[in-house]
Amino acid sequence: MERFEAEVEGTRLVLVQGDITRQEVEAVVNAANPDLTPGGGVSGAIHRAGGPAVTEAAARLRRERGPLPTGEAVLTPGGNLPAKYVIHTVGPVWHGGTQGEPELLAKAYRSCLSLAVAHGLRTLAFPNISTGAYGYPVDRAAEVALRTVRDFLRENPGKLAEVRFVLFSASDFQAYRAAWERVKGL
Ligand code: AR6
Repeated sequence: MERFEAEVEGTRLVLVQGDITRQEVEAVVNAANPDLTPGGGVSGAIHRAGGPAVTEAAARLRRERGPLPTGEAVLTPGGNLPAKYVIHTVGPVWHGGTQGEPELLAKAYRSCLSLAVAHGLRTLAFPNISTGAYGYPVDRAAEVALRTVRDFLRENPGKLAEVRFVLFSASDFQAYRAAWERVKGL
């Protein structure tokens, strides 16, 4: 399995090919839908592996707070996952790039990072938000994700020990690897 590591202001930035439900980090991020129901893709996998503790906590939040707006994030326990918590965020549906998709995707990453820091969590793993059912082109999503995380780490040095991107396919891993080369020096 492919792996790449860089360092940004004292935080490890890791790219790895793999399954987000297997990651031993304090929190994994879920590419959720606004109703916080299991659905398919990463979300289905996280709810399946985490079990009822995840699905019931998500359902309770939905009842109490209504649908989660695109770009926002909430936290639940991780249930049976190796991760102690799941941070659920809703990425934008791709409509061609003219409906504020890059800003909304960046906001989703920022919301997750801020929530992790607010809870004192030090290690966080992201999936490739919005690039499956929501149709966001992978190269563009990778650039937004990496730029947003790099900017957050520069603004919050030392707050996080590791931010990991878990890419399901080898081609997504390569897209992130290439995007990091474009983004890192900017
Ligand atoms: N680990 C890591 N990555 C995965 C895994 C996994 N176990 N499974 C899939 N991926 P998607 P979205 C990759 O569709 O586009 C759900 O139904 C997948 O290959 O999960 O934000 C929700 O309920 C792709 O690269 O998320 C929403 O309705 C990436 O994860 C909707 O899908 C994201 O694909 C959200 O769509």
